[in-house]
Amino acid sequence: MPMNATLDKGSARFVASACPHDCPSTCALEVERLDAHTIGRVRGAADNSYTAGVICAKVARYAERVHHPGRLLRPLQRTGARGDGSYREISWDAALDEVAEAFLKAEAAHGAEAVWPYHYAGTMGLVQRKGIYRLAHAKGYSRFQETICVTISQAGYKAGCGRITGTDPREMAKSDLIVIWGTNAVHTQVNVMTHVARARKERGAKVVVIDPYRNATAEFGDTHLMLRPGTDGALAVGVMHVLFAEGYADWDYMRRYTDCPEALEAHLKDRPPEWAAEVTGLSVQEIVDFARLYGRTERSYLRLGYGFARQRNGASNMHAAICLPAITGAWRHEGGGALYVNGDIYHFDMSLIEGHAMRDESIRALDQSRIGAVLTGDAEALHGGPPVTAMLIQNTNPMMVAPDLNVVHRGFMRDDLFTCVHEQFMTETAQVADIVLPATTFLEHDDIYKSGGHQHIMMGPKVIEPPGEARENHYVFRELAQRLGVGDQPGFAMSAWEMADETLKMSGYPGAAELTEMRWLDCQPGFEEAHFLNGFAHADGRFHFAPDWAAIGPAHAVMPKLPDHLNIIDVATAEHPFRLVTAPARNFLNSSFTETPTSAKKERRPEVMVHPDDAERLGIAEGAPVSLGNARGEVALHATLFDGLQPGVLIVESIWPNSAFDGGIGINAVTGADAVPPNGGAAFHDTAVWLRPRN
Ligand SMILES: Nc1nc2c(c(=O)[nH]1)N[C@H]1C(S)=C(S)[C@@H](COP(=O)(O)OP(=O)(O)OC[C@H]3O[C@@H](n4cnc5c(=O)[nH]c(N)nc54)[C@H](O)[C@@H]3O)O[C@H]1N2
Ligand SMILES: Nc1nc2c(c(=O)[nH]1)N[C@H]1C(S)=C(S)[C@@H](COP(=O)(O)OP(=O)(O)OC[C@H]3O[C@@H](n4cnc5c(=O)[nH]c(N)nc54)[C@H](O)[C@@H]3O)O[C@H]1N2
Ligand SMILES: [Mo]
Repeated sequence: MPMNATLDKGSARFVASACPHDCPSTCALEVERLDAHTIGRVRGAADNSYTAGVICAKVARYAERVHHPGRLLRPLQRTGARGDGSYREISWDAALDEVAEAFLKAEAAHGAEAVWPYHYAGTMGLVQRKGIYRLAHAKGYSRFQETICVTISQAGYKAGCGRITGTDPREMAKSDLIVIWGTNAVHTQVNVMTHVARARKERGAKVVVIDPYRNATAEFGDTHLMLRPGTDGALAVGVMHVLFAEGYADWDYMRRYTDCPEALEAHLKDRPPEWAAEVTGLSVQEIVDFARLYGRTERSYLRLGYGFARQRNGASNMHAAICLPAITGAWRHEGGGALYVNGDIYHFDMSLIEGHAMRDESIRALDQSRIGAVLTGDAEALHGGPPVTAMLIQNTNPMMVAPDLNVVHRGFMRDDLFTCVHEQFMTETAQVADIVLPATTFLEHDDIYKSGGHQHIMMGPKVIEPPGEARENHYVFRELAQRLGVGDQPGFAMSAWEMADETLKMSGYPGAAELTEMRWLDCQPGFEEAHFLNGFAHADGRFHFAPDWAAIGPAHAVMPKLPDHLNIIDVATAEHPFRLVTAPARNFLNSSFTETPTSAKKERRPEVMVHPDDAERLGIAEGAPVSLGNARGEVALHATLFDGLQPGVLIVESIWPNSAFDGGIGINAVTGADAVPPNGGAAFHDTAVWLRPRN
């Protein structure tokens, strides 16, 4: 197996790698290898045109995570009551035998659909992340509908553009106006800021941030549009009204590239900025000023996040936002247009890794976000089929991150449910497992990575030996396949490196050795294609102001015909007067890094940001113990007074372990798991709650 490209810089031995974490930045890394078992510093590759030498602080201190004393080193078997923490060490062979036996037993009792392999993007590596599908398909287990993260935002973007691609993010440096919309990039994808800062320094570009709170990104911006959560559709429509009314709409562009500009203009007539101000809580002047700035700037770049789409009307709001450059024709200009994610620029053939030849579409696909309903026997969530009685869980921590968490916890505590959790740490999900398997980190295995927030694919070859008996995900698929009688199916005899190599070649990319040597491959499409100047990716080649929502998802009936404020959010009421957003914390990455001491220390404790006027009315002082809740649950934490949000809005930066909260249950106890239209997804930032002091 070829080793990493070695980058000799001075005396230290740095080797090339790629960040595997669930983040659009997918940084090109340089890792200092001190010996075969130990790393030192981690830094961003200066010569990668997107990473540009910058990485987040939590990955820069990765030695703290990879060499953490809490790393799982041996397989464990539960010996006491579920959740009481009693485990004994067993051998890998014995552990895998236990898992196989439990899966065969579940299958014998209720059919193969009783087994539900469950995973997510704790590693984004294609081989280690997605190989679980191969095992599921080979056995005919329940399939997995991935919905927790990008489903809502993708639906809205695709409805407009037809394809999930956009302007090269490096082109932000050539923009005169950058709108950072519903992403706290300083926390969640810091590299965006490198290119934004370049535009500001070199061109004096203006930066507008659209977000319900004055987060770290808004602090950086020139203008902050601090709207109510779930009202971006109204803001976008108010802006469109001004664009049409004041002559900023480019009729030549729209006639050539869009579906129904006349119908849109008519639709906007009775949605003036006054209406948008009412819905968003912004002033008429703020909306008009932003519309004029956007309208008169040719090189305007919308950097659209996932965050603002984590609302019940999120798909509709994303679609409304992406209408703006189709009205002004900003797509025509360098540094103009928009980017949400670059998912569709790649052409990976995933058939070998995921075992497509064995996939049976008639087998039910259970909704990832509705794991609580699935595990508590909700007939609809189970598609009317058998209960789930056995699970393999990799790369995710649903006991913390899934919505409607009280129900999720009830499900996991079932006596008749067998769970195997393959993990790097004793997470709260591992703590309720029957068998816990120790997993490698990206530094200890081989994989391929592709980026959503830029345009590179990268090889991340193994850098050091795993600690203890930690083994890669791919090993678990192979060994379980053998024990479950499907080891002779395609892919199960290959190594992870061979799988990566074969997949790259099947996809028309350089092989694994070559990609390792190259370090990364820039897959950016040409200017015309990225800017949709050859047409948008619908059959008619046009951008759709009036989307075909039925083509996007089954729950399309409620979707608006033209961009609008779709009022299906969890609106504030007398009983639940606050709108809660659970945005990402800077030093955590979802549930990851909550185990590292520096991250936990920097984040201090779970806190809710409360507007001083609300706090005064409720008798809540700075630092006071408070609880918030709704019909789903109640969460105990501390208040911090903050005027960077509208009264009636609450922010809890997340995701803390349940054990960090006084009541032992985390913030997802109040978030809802209902599927967002038209195609599913969880509305993590759309929750009406009450708030009160605790004594
Ligand atoms: N440090 C850190 N980095 C991360 C993560 C992390 O947890 N921590 N998570 C990773 C993952 S899995 C993902 S998917 C990405 C997510 O990255 P982002 O695209 O940034 O999305 P979110 O994290 O959901 O939310 C970010 C922002 O959306 C805002 N927001 C919420 N509701 C609304 C709304 O209705 N309108 C508007 N305009 N804004 C709204 C929030 O206030 C918050 O500032 O980040 C990745 N990077
Ligand atoms: N309240 C609230 N809840 C949210 C969100 C929010 O904004 N607010 N965001 C949601 C979003 S966007 C997402 S994507 C989810 C993500 O939530 P999770 O899926 O929990 O995300 P991660 O923390 O990225 O990864 C989980 C685990 O993967 C493990 N892991 C990493 N690499 C490997 C590997 O190679 N093998 C194995 N076996 N394990 C590995 C890590 O140790 C970690 O414990 O959370 C969602 N939940
Ligand atoms: Mo995510």
